Amino acid sequence: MVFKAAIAALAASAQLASAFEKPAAPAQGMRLIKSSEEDPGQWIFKEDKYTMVKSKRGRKHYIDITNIEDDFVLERLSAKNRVAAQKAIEYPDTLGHVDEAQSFISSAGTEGPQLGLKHLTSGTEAANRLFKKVQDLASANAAITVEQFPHSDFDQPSVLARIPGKSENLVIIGAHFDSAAGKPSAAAPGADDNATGMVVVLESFRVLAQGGFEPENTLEFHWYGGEEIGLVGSADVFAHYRAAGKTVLSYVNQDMAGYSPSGTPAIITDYTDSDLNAYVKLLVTEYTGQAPNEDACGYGCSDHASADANGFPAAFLFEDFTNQTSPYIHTVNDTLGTIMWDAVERHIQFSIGYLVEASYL
Ligand SMILES: *[C@@H]1O[C@H](CO)[C@@H](O)[C@H](O)[C@H]1NC(C)=O
Ligand SMILES: *[C@@H]1O[C@H](CO)[C@@H](O)[C@H](O)[C@H]1NC(C)=O
Ligand SMILES: CC(=O)N[C@H]1CO[C@H](CO)[C@@H](O)[C@@H]1O
Ligand SMILES: [Zn+2]
Repeated sequence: MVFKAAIAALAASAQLASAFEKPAAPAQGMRLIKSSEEDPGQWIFKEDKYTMVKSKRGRKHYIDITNIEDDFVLERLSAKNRVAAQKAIEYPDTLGHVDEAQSFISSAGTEGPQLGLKHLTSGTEAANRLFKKVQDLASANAAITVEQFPHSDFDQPSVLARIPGKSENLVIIGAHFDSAAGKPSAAAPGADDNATGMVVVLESFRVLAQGGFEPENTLEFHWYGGEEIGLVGSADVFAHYRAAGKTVLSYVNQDMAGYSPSGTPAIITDYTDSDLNAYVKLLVTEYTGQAPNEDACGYGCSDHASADANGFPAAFLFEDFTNQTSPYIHTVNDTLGTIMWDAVERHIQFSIGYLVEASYL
């Protein structure tokens, strides 16, 4: 383990020269969104956030910065080529816990996830059901804690589960559990976006909780509300982690894991950490049996961007090249029947491999 946080922090602050000033709000109750480094921010009505979630591939993403007050984060959101400010470790270039990880992977499957996807609900009810489900799984081990993390202007609290290790340093996996189809009231079955990511994290948690895994580093499993309306759930959580001075060794995002015509997932290379990406590539190759492709997904495309904005090393394993992803997302047709379960299985294998291996970092 090499501590080089101070050097990385210096390098990062050197890149961040200019302060970001938020424009004044034209009216009360509006939201400030930002869709690129150059974008000075645009105030919109809350309702319009939903119509901005385009129904097809190649949609424009944005980050809701209304509640972000931390200058460090606002400046990073306007800086090109930023690097993770907090780099507590160097990632290894070999894997040392394959047998142990494989024994957990052998007790994972897609039966639970398939059942889970049949019973999707929405809104606050979905958040409460997920919370209860995670609590049920956690009862296997009294050391595990599960909490709901409320958001001031979104009615789905995020759910955070933790398997404490000998060290408080955090190894995190996360997915969002909200869905969108153009209006707050629109039916959005959201099977691929995002229920698949949600069940990948849930199945990884089930296997490690029930299998009595005792990590060295602390493992956390996050399910965020509010991703589709500007990453508000993950922004709150990582702002809190930064303010609390937590050490995050790695964050890996799972958003859309069940539609992969090419049969090969892709590592997202933008707004992620290149050292962590190299480690993730090693993990994907070992635990899914195939080398991942690489692709970019743009500004604010998912919750890894919140970890990155707060200076934490982040990665994102996506289901396929972004140009081959589910054509159904953000519509009523994003349903169970379109899910490719072999893709979900690959993401589960990778996720368990990642959590076991990185628990020893
Ligand atoms: C999709 O994107 C990948 C990577 O950029 C590219 O190699 C591939 O040709 C593209 N496929 C299609 C069908 O456009
Ligand atoms: C959903 O699928 C049906 C049947 O293929 C199609 O007619 C409809 O236009 C689709 N709806 C959307 C919003 O994509
Ligand atoms: C996008 C998506 O799948 N949304 C679903 C995510 O999971 C929650 C919890 O089951 C559902 O309520 C959402 O519809
Ligand atoms: Zn999504």
